[in-house]
Amino acid sequence: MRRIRANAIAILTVAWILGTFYYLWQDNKPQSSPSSSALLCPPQVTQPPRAEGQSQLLGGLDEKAYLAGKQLKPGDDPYRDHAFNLQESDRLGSERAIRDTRHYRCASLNYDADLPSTSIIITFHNEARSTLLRTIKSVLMRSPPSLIQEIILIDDFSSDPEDCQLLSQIPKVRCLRNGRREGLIRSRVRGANTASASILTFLDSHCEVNTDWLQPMIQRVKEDHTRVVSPIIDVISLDNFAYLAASADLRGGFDWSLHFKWEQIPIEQKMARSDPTQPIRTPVIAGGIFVMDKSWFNHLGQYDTHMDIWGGENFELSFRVWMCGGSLEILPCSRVGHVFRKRHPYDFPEGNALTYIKNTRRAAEVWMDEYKQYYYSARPSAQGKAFGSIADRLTLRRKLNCKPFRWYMENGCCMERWELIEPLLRQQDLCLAISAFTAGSKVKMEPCNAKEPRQKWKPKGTALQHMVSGLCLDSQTPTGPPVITQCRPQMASQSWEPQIIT
Ligand code: UD2
Ligand code: MN
Repeated sequence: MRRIRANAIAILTVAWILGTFYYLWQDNKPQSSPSSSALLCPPQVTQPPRAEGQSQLLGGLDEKAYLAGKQLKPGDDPYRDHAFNLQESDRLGSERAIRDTRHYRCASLNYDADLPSTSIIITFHNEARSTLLRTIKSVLMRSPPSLIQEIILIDDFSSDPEDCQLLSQIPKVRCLRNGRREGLIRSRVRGANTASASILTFLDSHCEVNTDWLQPMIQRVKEDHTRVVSPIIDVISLDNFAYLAASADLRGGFDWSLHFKWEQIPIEQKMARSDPTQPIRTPVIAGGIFVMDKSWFNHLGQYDTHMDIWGGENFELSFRVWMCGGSLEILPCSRVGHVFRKRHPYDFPEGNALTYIKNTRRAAEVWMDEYKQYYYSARPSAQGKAFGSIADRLTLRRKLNCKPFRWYMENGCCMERWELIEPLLRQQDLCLAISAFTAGSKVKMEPCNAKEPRQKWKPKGTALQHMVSGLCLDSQTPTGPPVITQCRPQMASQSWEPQIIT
């Protein structure tokens, strides 16, 4: 036992040293990227358009009047309505230069001359005029015009219909207004249904796209229409609107309560990446900014339109894409800035918590198979809450002949690793526990408690033995939930990845 641990520690130490060398090597390479050469030359900056181009860009829109039509009143809290500093956003105006945050090698990549065009879909509910206009203008400024078929705005029943209507004076911009609040999921579906291009591009209403953001994404989707691709999402500060480069070593992840988070690319994968411009496969996408082939979007069932307002649709889409034959990736050479907020600035008619539960329950019930029990363990309050009928989505899953969630877990480069910190087998705050002390009993997740006999495990070769019952963790059949059975450590179903011992 001690030997296994010592070996594991030795392996980890070697991996850590190699990782450190890799970092140093990366940093020492000659770079013209702005991040590492700021002292040597002025930072590379993405320029705003030439002055004479502006009037053409915005067509009939009187930009000054549009922005002046809604201004912060003296004494008002600049964070109140949008959960970001409106005063700073307004002060910036509708365009500005931002740093080109890509790796320097991205600039020398080539894309097909005949890339297909895309319909940009932006849904919003009471977005600030300055952020909304900056989003649209950045798209028009920093995309090859031939790639932009149209920009479809879906005004999700904002208080002032003019926020959207006036913008349709901009060439290529169309405005659709919902007759009632629908939420971002149904709004995006409405936008997708009217889109005329063969490729869909979704954006939030407070973004700024960066240099050459679109070509890498359209190229990947053109080559394989089952790919669903996202940019690296840079951070626009909600306080001062500074544009900050996000790490290029992250991918999407989640915990069992279906809470999205960014996670580091596993070290093995990171070291295998010799080319920093290559796509990063990701288990899930953040949800707001992605490019997808329109017929693939339709074939896979668009979105679950019984989800309301906000939340959960990113998991539902991500599980579905992987399990039904597609893939998800983040493209490091595409960068889009987004204002990340700490709270929702809008109301949820059914309440924030209930809406999130409804949406994530629908995702769990339709897609997670036996793994949904982990969701319920992590989010006990979800039990018994209404989530409507999922019959249509189950039919869709059957019709598309999608793989089981277990496949996704094992092949979709997925969840955080389990940690065996004896005697607990933990994943964040939840620990693996047996439900009864007899052979064949299922295991479940529950809050960790090192004194609880049902949670005590120890390694036995590559198997994991429950200390009190003496039985071993067994994955049984490929689809059934794990159970405990008589230890037979040489059996594949009882053999667990050695990394588990850390
Ligand atoms: C993230 C995603 C967001 C969505 C969400 C989960 C990014 C950058 N953002 O949250 O797109 O996937 O996770 O659901 O990945 N909106 C409406 N109607 C509503 C509510 C919101 O149109 O009832 C609009 C809103 O104006 C915005 C977009 O939907 O343009 C996303 O909302 P958010 O910015 O509040 O979500 P965010 O970025 O926290
Ligand atoms: Mn957003």
